[in-house]
Amino acid sequence: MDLTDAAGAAPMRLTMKPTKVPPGTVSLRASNTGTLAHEVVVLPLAAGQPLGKRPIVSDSRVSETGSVGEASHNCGAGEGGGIAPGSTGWATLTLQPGRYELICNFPGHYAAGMRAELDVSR
Ligand SMILES: [Cu+2]
Repeated sequence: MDLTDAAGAAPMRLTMKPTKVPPGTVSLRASNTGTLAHEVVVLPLAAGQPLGKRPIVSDSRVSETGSVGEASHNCGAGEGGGIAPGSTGWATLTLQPGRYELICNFPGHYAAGMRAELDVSR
């Protein structure tokens, strides 16, 4: 997956390939091709819950309650302080079938568009 931003007014984006994977062990690799630090947090989506509508709770971030994992370690696995520009972070997760929203939860980044849906199904 690719984490991007651009200096100026262009929106921040989180894109991934593929967007559907089978349940079980899933390895994700997040490359930051932007100019700011980013991260990827994996949050379940309830049935019918739309993408991008999580409430901003504090500090311009959304709640990470229910998170099933994250890639936020600069050039490493799992949780850390963020993935630096030009670097990569990764994580190996066990995902049950369902829909997930992968987001960057740095202040303001979710609202700026850093989210994407991952479907986990056979
Ligand atoms: Cu970000």
